Amino acid sequence: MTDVEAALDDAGIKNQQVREYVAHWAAITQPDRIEVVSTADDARLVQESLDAGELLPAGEGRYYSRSYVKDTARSEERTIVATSDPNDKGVYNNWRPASEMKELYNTLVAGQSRGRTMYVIPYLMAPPGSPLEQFAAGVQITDCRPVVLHVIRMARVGKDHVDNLADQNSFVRAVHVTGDLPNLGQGTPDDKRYFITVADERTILHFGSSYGGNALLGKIAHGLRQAMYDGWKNGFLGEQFMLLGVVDHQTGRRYHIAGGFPSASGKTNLAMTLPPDALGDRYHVEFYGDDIAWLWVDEESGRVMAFNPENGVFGVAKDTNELTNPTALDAIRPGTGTIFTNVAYNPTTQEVWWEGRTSEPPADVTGWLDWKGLPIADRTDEEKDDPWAHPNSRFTTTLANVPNVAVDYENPGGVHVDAVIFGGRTRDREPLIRAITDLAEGVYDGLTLGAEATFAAEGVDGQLRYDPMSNRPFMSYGEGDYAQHWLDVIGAAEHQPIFAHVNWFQRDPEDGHFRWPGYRENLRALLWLAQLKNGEVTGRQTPVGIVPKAEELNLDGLEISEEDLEAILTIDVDRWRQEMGFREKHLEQFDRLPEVIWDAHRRVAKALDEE
Ligand code: OXD
Ligand code: MN
Repeated sequence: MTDVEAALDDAGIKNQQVREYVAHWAAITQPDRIEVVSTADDARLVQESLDAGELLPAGEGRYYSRSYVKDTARSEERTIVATSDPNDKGVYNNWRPASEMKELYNTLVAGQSRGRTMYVIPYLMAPPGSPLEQFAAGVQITDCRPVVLHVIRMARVGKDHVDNLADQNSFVRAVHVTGDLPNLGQGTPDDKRYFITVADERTILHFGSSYGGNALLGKIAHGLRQAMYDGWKNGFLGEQFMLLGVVDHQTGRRYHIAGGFPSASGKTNLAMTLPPDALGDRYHVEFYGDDIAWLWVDEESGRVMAFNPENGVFGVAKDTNELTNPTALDAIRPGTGTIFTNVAYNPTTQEVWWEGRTSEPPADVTGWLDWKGLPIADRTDEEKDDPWAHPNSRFTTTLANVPNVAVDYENPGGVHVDAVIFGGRTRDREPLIRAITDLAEGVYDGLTLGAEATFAAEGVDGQLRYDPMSNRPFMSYGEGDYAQHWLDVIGAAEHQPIFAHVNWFQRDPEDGHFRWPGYRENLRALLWLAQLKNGEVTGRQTPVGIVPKAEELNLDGLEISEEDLEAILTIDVDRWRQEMGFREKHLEQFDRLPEVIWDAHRRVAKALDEE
């Protein structure tokens, strides 16, 4: 057993509460060594991980890691929000009593860090000096070195974040214990993994994974689940939103747009977008964040403000290429310290590859290993079409590496939010963009956000898998209360953002082609939204919001057929009426759903009926 006090003294940790927290968990998990980490330790820890074979070199200043084969994604069914108040139970949060979960966790992790080092990582999920700083500090303890390297890229790390706290106890206790990965029964009835957020105690207890989605506690559990709960109690919002800025060089105006998209709906690509070539002289797009935004109302200006609490991007590699996301490719260039996880890897050339990186995999398969580490050259006929990379393979890089990161991305005061957008992947029904100017209808739209079910598995044609505000996996309290909280927070702003729903994925039912080219062209819809907010265009009112008139969209340099354009600016009333029935059933599940949300639902339904 290690000397906890000596390790904390060596690191100069003065915060007594932090010291007690670390000592408490060291006594339970029993690591051999304790080490307090800061960003300055990165190069040394990278070298130690390379020496230990946990990381492999992927060209100059880039690294490759593989996670255990059954540990490659977030596990929603093993994720639990625990509190002491049964009223916190919602439809999606898997609520359990805190006392029960804490006891269970203690038995799971007792002695599990024996033989390992416990790394103590003080971090901050906010730009330093922000008005939400008191909710942003945390200390993750972990017994996995590659996890430390990921946290250093994804959060601001250093002891000052906890030593200088006004209230020395206002940090999140984030405990991560890896466990014996080959013996945890992943996906079986005897699954031993637990990913628990004890939200009313600001304590995160994760066991049984070293994959980022379960092990980056600042991001997944603190930045989202905990922030959502803290925000509910303290008047702000923690959302799984991207955040981008648009600068109009001609007018000098700057817009900021925050938005939620269910997974696989292009959120990271949108966050990192560049303007279409033809509009590049006039507009500049700035990147703030691809996954999380905290929003609040600045009382002085009456505006909704937001920042990205993260310090990096944990992006899905699949389909990232020069067309879909050139910015991301630049952000993971040699020398950036990027860590790739579960992509295909060639140890001889130190190259990496994933599906969609190029249209065909490397022609010469010599030396290439798939994400499990198996040689591609040895594949049998049956295996030859298996993906080389895991579909959820990732790259991890810091915000500062993103070429168009906004100049003010670290501004502690955040940026004002002009628009909140929601967008799913819908092959019909949803137009390119529909704007919503009423707050309750905007919140209603967020609550009914979804992505198309995969038909093979989930049945009803055209039915969405609802994902309210894209927070289904992160919801930490009841959905009805959450809706009310949105109404309260945004309703208090004198200058409210405009809402909009976007869809880049409409297809022609005849031949299946995408009716809108997507990617960089998507900015055109957002520019229209800004113009609508400014009163420069009027659009056309429909039962489900305001859609652009064709002539209002700036289509310079874009080729799109009249038929496609008309289709994506038209409301399919019959399909919408069908959708309203699904929505009603979806909303009926939620306790205490505010009456104004039901009013919004009935208004939209009535307008559709009258159409
Ligand atoms: C997620 C992520 O799982 O951002 O949502 O990684
Ligand atoms: Mn996410």
